[in-house]
Amino acid sequence: MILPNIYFFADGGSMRILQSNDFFQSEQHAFCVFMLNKQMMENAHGHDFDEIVIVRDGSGFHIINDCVEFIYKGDFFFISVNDTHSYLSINNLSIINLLIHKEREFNFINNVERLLALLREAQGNLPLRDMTLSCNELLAITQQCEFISNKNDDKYDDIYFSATESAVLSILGTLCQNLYQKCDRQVFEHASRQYLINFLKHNYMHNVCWNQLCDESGIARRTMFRFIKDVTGFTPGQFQQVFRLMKAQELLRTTDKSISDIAINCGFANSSRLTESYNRQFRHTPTQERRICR
Ligand code: RM4
Ligand code: NI
Repeated sequence: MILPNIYFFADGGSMRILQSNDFFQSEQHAFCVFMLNKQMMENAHGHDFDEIVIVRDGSGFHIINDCVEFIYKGDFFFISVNDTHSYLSINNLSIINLLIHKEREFNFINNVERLLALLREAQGNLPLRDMTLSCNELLAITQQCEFISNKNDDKYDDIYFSATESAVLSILGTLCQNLYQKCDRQVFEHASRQYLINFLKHNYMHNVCWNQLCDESGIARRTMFRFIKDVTGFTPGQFQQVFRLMKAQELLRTTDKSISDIAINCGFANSSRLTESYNRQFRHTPTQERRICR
């Protein structure tokens, strides 16, 4: 089973803090849209600004404050100044970043902080629900971000800021509506795909009966396997194995659990099976991982 060379920067290197001055286009900008078509592996970093991330396409792992999440097209999340995060793309991960300056006021919109607080609050309840946009919501936000990015006027006057800041407000409004206005956003086939994605996110540690999952999600086995391959770049079994290893690394770095407890928690039969897979994947053992990160 060929897994990607998961380069995990266990080098304990110093943490980079990205600076507003390197991203915001002028002193008057309270926002910045930063769109990357290929969010490759990004080392752990922090920022002196807040950051709203929208997964534009593809999938990968997002590691925030050492906690690993599987992220997929349409997911969105909030990174505050106190967070450190990094990415590991497993399938052409493409990200949109909406950066919000901590000190500067917007020229034409007030109370942006209230909308940001709604996003932060919803994220705090994340285990209850995943923050995922419908296709239409993602399309609308992507168009707004492209509009802002393409408006590179030579002078940042009232016309420029009224147009771009209303686009920012529209983006924040769409995200908040997604979170606080429950509606049947997904037509059936998307709902069953979303069901599968959520299942993958929350059941990495279980031995899955794929046939039963097909029945529950109303998708034929062949269709499901093809869908999971399209989404993650792996077969279901491979994906589970990668996710289990990422989660094992998280627990090694963030808890004092024993290696055998971590093995069981992450779906490995025992600690030697974990150690064998871990060593093959990360080129060091779980015990060495503990030593590296501490
Ligand atoms: C990088 C990466 C980081 C983000 C910066 C602005 O490509 O996505 O997470 O903070 O952009
Ligand atoms: Ni970042």
